[in-house]
Amino acid sequence: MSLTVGTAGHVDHGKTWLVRALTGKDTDRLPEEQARGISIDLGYAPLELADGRRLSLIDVPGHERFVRNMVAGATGIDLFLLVVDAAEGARAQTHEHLAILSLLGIEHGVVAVTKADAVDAETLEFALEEVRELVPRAAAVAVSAKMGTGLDELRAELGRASDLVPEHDGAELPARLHVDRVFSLPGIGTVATGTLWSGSVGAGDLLRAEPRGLDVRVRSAQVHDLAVERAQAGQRVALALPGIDRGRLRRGDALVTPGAFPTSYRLDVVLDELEPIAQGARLLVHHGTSTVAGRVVRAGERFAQLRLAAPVVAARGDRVVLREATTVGGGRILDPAPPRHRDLARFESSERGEETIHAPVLVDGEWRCGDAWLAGLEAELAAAIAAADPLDPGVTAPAEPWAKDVLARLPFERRGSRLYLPGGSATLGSREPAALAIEAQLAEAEPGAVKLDDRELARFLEGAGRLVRLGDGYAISARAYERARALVVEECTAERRIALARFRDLVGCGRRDAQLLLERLDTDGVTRRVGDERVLRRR
Ligand SMILES: Nc1nc2c(ncn2[C@@H]2O[C@H](COP(=O)(O)OP(=O)(O)OP(=O)(O)O)[C@@H](O)[C@H]2O)c(=O)[nH]1
Ligand SMILES: [Mg+2]
Repeated sequence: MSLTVGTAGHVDHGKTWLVRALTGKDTDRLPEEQARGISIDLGYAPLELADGRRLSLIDVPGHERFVRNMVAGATGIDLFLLVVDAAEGARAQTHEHLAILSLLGIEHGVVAVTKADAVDAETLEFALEEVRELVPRAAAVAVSAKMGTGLDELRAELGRASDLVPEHDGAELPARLHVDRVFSLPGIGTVATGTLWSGSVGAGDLLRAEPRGLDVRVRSAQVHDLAVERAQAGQRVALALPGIDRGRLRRGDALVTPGAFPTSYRLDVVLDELEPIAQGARLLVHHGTSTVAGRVVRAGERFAQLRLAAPVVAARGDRVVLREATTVGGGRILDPAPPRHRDLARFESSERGEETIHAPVLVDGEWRCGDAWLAGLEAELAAAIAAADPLDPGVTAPAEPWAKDVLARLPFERRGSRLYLPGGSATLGSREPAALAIEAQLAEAEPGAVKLDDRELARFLEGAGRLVRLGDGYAISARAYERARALVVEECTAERRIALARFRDLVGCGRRDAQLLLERLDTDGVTRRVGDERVLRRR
């Protein structure tokens, strides 16, 4: 198993120098980073331990303006390497980064008290004491990137901390990789990197970049710059994605097994507050490598629904970090695609795991969903059908990828793209009196036509054989239509053709109605227009 270590710590405290001392790689590659002497974006370097194990190091910026990048970097890591300047001790972003690590559930790591060369022994001891108190669960090591001292001990402690990290599970789940970097390489094309949160990925796999729904095919996968047949959950992965313009992918996207994860504008979470978070608070929601604006809709003391300005691809158990000017808290996701309400009981039951899956997930090629979710869907569809127009008592069937598998488990009848109750058919319901009124009107107007306002009802009555619709919203009684049709057939059989005026006289209606009737007879394949006259259409 290969683990990922993320640096953390206040600006200028020596993270990048330490990464370079450990790995030989300068991760400040942007011209602006070099000019300003600070890190802005994430840096990546492989780190080999004495026992041959390889770790992936992610170097993050410490400046308060780039905390967003720090969160994106920290989101997929297994271990932290907190770096504290021996002369300065813990500062604002030392504390904020530590808070973020804890909100993300990253428990294991090591603290490096660096620039040891620049302070006297007493100051160094004081700094070590401070960090031991601040992060009692982690070993603290004095180092100097400049002089190269303490590095072996630091590697040894990173090895020890690695041993504490639990095995990744989720290898059997659908694939999900939150993209942190996209670039293109000559001869290879677009490459996306990130931590594989679940599943496995290999050459030939079809993935979808969400939330934009872009299909991509994996040409090859690498872990630590080495080609692998399949990259596994927990690994830092680089995927070659030929045929996709680099500009169509970016940090924040998730590459997933198509359709296996919901994309959602809402997240139900258990809140973890560093500061009180007000009902309705607007803040930044960091999830995976994405950052989106969101609003907090609280439910009870401990829960909230996060309403997002852009969708995310999440799963139950994922962590989010909530920030205003600074980090104000975080949350553990209970439901990655909840309905839009904040019913406290629902939060409580979903915390108990009673509604573990709100949207179906693809497992081994089969769509699975929780019983509670399925019952919810059934109730929702049944309610929609009950509320549907009795003239067409159905609803449009869900079109999601899971629809076919999931709907087969529900007691609805599918006709084309619509769902009905078994044997459910159109009825007039409360509109029967209106239907009778129309029939009376049509009978009164015979042999002429009547203009009907309720087109829905007219269509229904026509389907039931109770009238015939003509153009322009007009309709005629079924009996009058049959009579007109018989007259045309009779006349044409005798005279071979019929003109509009003759037809009108025979039927005994007005010119407009005669015209509409003949057009309908044309449509029905009874007659065909030849010049100003009609002839019978041959079968
Ligand atoms: N004396 C001494 N100075 C150091 C050491 N490590 C870093 N420095 C100094 O500290 C400065 C900042 O170091 P960086 O490694 O860039 O700091 P950083 O934590 O990566 O900073 P950001 O990424 O911007 O947060 C360097 O330019 C050096 O001047 C060290 O071991 N000893
Ligand atoms: Mg740096």
